[in-house]
Amino acid sequence: MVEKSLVFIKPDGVSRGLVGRILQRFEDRGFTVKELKLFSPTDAQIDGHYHEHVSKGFYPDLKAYMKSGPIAVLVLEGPNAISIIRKMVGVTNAGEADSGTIRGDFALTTAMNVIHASDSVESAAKEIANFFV
Ligand code: FUP
Repeated sequence: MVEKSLVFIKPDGVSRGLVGRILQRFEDRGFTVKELKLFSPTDAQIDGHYHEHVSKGFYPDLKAYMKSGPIAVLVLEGPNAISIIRKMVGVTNAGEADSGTIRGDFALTTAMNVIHASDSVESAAKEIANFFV
């Protein structure tokens, strides 16, 4: 089934110059880039995106991280995009992510895990609407 996923490269990934290499992986795998923009998300967009986490203890640090510079936001499309992209991204704790995954190759911690990818078709639709109005 053809699916869309909302992916973003977090501010440290942009400032470290990783956008090209990360995007290359998705293009090499065969995904189509449907949307692409570099921008600084608003407080409302960050809170909306992380609505499940806003009351958690780590949220202030997560929000500060998300506001530390622009992010590169993508909509990628392809067969089984949600599960394939999540496998390419690796587990949330980058310290435990397998080598060969994006987090396993480019990040060290949960708090700065360099990339987001949607975890379901339903959340992708909401996340795309949040970032591409
Ligand atoms: P993921 O879907 O892999 O991005 O993971 P989650 O939705 O569980 O978490 C969203 C973001 O919150 C993660 F990218 C990193 C951050 N987070 C923390 O900083 N500390 C935690 O204990 C859990 C998540």
